[in-house]
Amino acid sequence: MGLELYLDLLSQPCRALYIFARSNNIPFEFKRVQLTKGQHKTEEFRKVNVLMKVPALKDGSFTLAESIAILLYLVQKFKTPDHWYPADLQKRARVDEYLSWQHVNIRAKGIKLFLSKVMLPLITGQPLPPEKLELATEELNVVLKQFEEKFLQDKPFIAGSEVSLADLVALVELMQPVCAGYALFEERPALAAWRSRVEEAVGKELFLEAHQDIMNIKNLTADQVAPELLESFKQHLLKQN
Ligand SMILES: N[C@@H](CCC(=O)N[C@@H](CS)C(=O)NCC(=O)O)C(=O)O
Repeated sequence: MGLELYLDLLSQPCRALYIFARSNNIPFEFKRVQLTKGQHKTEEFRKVNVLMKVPALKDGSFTLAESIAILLYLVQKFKTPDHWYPADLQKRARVDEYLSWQHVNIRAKGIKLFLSKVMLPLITGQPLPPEKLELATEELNVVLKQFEEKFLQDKPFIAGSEVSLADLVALVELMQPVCAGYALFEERPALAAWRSRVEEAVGKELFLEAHQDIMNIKNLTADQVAPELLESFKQHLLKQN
């Protein structure tokens, strides 16, 4: 049995994996798990990932959760070009540094703004109060500034002159609030130029293809979303606001 990736391209870590695997010609079977239909809550999927989250990998009888662990598994199994996860000690450390930092920073704040702008109005039927939206935007702005000053600086990419896993993971995360309507690249020319370089490095067409679903997210209506998923978003948002 070949490699299977369980993905929903609405999810940013899934897009990172999809783009990485496709741009490196890694052979895999795309197993679509539609979150909005609650397909991650089935017993069948539970056998692949007991955490019931996407992405997940199955390679023969071996299963793996967590996008970063899966990316690193693919890097090693398929011996992808060095620049993705450089062998050079300090360049690799730069990639690790970003991958460690991002979970509770870019990822957490980006998803908060996305849920606030897209999911909360879907649940309540009303837009989020402006002050809450402003707070979520400000929190994201703080980590964007840190990203620019600490991680990107004036380099073409996070690890230096070549694209790495860190850039791909960062960009797919930033596309989540962008697709929710926050044009964060508009007033950030350095980030916008980096975005172009990353898209170019992975292939602009592939990047666009992977983002088709999320770019249409604004058309999603509550009746298209499984009630238990709406409920889980609601709990998540209540905790955060
Ligand atoms: N830390 C995990 C996060 C996985 C995750 O939160 N996946 C979300 C989609 S982005 C999910 O499956 N959510 C469904 C749920 O929580 O019920 C990773 O990077 O893979």
